Amino acid sequence: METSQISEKFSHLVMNHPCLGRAPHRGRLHLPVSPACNIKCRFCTRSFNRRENRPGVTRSVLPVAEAMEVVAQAIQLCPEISVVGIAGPGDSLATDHALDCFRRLREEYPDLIGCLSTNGLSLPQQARAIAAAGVHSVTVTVNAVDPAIQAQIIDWIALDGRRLSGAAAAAVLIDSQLTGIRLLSELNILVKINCVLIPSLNGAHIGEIARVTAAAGAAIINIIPLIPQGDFADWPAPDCDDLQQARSAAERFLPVFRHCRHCRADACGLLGRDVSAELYRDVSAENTFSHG
Ligand code: CLF
Ligand code: SF4
Repeated sequence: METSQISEKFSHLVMNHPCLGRAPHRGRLHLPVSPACNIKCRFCTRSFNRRENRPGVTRSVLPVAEAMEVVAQAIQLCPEISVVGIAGPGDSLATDHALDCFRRLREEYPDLIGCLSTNGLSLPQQARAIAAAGVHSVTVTVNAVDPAIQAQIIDWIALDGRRLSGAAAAAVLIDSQLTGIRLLSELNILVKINCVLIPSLNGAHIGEIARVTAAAGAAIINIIPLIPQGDFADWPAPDCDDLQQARSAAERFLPVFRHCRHCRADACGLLGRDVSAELYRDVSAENTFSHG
């Protein structure tokens, strides 16, 4: 399926959101306000630095009170910004910070698109609050819809004060994700699926992920090649053939986004032209501190 097949009701988003495949001239700002996570993915390594270009990395965690000032500065630096996203560095729903930010954004910048990224565990409880906060698009990371596969990708989930692991945790996570996708799509929120491609675990399962999430209401999917790190540091990254096969399998059921830059949690700018170093004044910081 082509990105042109995303439902007409989302046409305003499609024409203005750089992660839906049709608006490369528009930019996004990520506000790194969400440090905690409620699950443990085995490939995840969160980090604070300004070098690495990957999810889970940020210069620092931004206090919610400073977020609107950063939005103002980012728009000045990059007037093409049309989307404000919150993508960690942990999970955007594990703390209240992201929804607090989106409520302020709706008040102060009603023309900007609010975009939230999550592992989906809390979606059944929070879908209505997400809609009420003015979020327009939600990315749910779904790496398997089979608990036997998901159980090999996560270590544990934290739910209602308890820690679950193994197939029981995997089944709860998948059920929460699919219920959440259904609720969000009923609330007219565009749902994008991110899927980390780990060839030996879910390489033959990508079509099924796309089929099941499309049936739940997802509008588009993005396949992200595994960055070998954490428990998977010694695993091979997918090659071009792996990625092409996965995209072809997914494309039978959902449009595929092909321009992902695996953004940092504090990214800013066009997908191909990041200006976060200017936004956070990395150059002057380097001039000031000689010991780093
Ligand atoms: Fe950010 Fe993600 Fe929203 Fe885009 S990124 S929260 S949907 S505004 Fe985009 Fe970056 Fe790929 Fe994400 S290029 S990692 S898909
Ligand atoms: Fe890391 Fe995101 Fe997984 Fe949490 S949901 S463990 S932040 S990759």
